[in-house]
Amino acid sequence: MENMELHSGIMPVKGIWWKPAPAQEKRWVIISFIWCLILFAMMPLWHFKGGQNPAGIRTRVTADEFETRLNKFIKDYQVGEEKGIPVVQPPAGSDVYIAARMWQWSPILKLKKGAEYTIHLSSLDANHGFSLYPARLNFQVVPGYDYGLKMAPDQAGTFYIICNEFCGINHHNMIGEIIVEE
Ligand SMILES: [Cu+2]
Repeated sequence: MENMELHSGIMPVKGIWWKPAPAQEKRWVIISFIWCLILFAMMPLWHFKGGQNPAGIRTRVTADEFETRLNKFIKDYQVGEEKGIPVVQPPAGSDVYIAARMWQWSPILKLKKGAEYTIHLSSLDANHGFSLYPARLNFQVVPGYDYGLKMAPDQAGTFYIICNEFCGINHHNMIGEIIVEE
C-alpha cells in the first residue's frame, strides 16, 4: 500500500497551478482581456455606427392605432376578397399597410410593376417574420413598431409572404400574398 497514490479532496492531485504563471502566459491573458474590452465597447458603438438597424422609417405605434390605419387603407382601396382576406389595390406612390397577426397577413395586395410604394408593416400581437417568396426578402415584424419600407416591385407575378418567426400552433399556415401586375 505504500506506493499507491490516493487522490481525494484531502490529498490534492499534484500539479503546478500554485507556481507563478510564466511571462508569456500573462501577456496573452492581458491581450485577451483588452480584446474583450474592445468587443464589449463595440456593442453600444455598433448600435449607433453599424447601420444594422432596420432600413426605412420606423415609428412607435400601438396595435389599435395600426389597426385603425389598416382598416382605413382597406376601406379606401379594397377591390375584392379571397378566403375572407380583403384584396386591396392601392394607387402608385401610396402608403400601403400590411398587418401580421396570428395567423394571417392582411390584406392581399395588388401592386403595379415599377411603381413605388411605402409598405408599412406591423404586428398586432406577437413577433412575426416577413419573408417574401420567391424574392427572398426578410424582415422582422415586431409589435409596437410601424416599419415603413420603400419598395418598387421590378417583377410581375404572385409573391407569397411566409411567416419565418415561430408564432404558435398555426404558424405554418400563415401565408400572405402580393400580386404584382404589369
Ligand atoms: Cu407569424
